[in-house]
Amino acid sequence: MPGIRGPSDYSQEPPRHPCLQINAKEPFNAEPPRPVLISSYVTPVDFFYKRNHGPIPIVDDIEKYCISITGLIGNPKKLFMNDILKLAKYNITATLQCAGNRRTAMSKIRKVKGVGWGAAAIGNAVWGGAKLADVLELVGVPKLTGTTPSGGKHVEFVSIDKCKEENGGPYKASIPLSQATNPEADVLLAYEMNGEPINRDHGYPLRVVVPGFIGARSVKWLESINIIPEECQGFFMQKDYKMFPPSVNWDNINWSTRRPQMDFPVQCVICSLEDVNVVKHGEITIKGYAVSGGGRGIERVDVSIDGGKTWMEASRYQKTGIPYISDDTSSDKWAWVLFEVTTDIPSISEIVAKAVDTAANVQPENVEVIWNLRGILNTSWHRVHVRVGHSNL
Ligand SMILES: Nc1nc2c(c(=O)[nH]1)N[C@H]1C(S)=C(S)[C@@H](COP(=O)(O)O)O[C@H]1N2
Ligand SMILES: [Mo]
Repeated sequence: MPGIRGPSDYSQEPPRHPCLQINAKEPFNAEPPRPVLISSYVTPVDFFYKRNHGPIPIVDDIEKYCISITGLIGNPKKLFMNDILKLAKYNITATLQCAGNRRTAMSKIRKVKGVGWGAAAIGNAVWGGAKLADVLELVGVPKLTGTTPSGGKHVEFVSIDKCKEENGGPYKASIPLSQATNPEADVLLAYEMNGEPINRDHGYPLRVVVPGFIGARSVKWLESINIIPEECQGFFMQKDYKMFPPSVNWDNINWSTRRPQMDFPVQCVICSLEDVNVVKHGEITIKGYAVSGGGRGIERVDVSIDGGKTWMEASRYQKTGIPYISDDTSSDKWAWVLFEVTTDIPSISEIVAKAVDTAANVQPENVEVIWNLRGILNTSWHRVHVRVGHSNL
């Protein structure tokens, strides 16, 4: 492909921060230590989780790099970086969460398939780029289009990386055309992350960012966009990232019975404490993140120090100096909130955190009821065990 290529081995991977916990080396999958996530509202790029399915693509010549837009449209086109840069630039603060976040905890109930992740396969970034709705206008698809005259209903994003799940083909995914052409859905073709050009791990030179959806739909290293009648038939849409009930196992699974997971449910994680923690004295500060999909804000975060018998409400915040009000225009609707509560704790306690979103959606109390064979969307109440004592004993 012009200007960009997907290598077939791992000899030219980019440098990465040594503090990352590596869950798989090749392809490279890593997350930061949990406490890093609450040290700032916007996650520094070095500490942002990295989720890959193949070797990281290489740009040989950015002048030659272009994306082709084809399919059921009147006016197929190739767009160069300069064409994208000429469009209005938007900075959207959005949290990206892998559907496999907290998978390791789910696998403790019963074995699941997939890379093991702790609770930090998530990050919040300021994505800079053009709106997909503006890009599609360049190929003759107007804003707020559900179906093109020739029957296009979905927008497929195709990458250039070589994934073994696709038998060496590229990663791909799609979203509905109605969302892609809705400027308020804030779907971006992003070339910046936190004010810098997106680095190789996160999709240089251009990636899709679909706010409010599981990370799997935000295709990195974009190579082409196709307007198609049905959703993308790729592995990661049809044979992965689907939510099954606990009764489905590898013997009775029928992938076609479920739709690809798109929007994600309400999630909440304590980041200031390890899963088993010894603290020095009786007062602790409990901090973490809470987020919901679909642009739903966080209405409440409840924290318990007695395993869920009694609850107190945590304070929520995004940007310093601006009080967080869910659903208010002053808040970043696609972004997480951080929460905090300071309390005295008994000598031994089980600390629990759970969030409620603006649609009053709540989290399941136990992981058992949402166990699924692919280990996706573990949004059960997050629990940590704390004992007061001396950590050096
Ligand atoms: N081309 C490509 N895009 C991709 C992936 C991939 O492997 N290849 N992984 C997806 C998944 S599952 C997630 S969670 C996010 C991770 O993005 P990040 O590595 O920038 O955090 O990218 C998505 N986009
Ligand atoms: Mo993911």
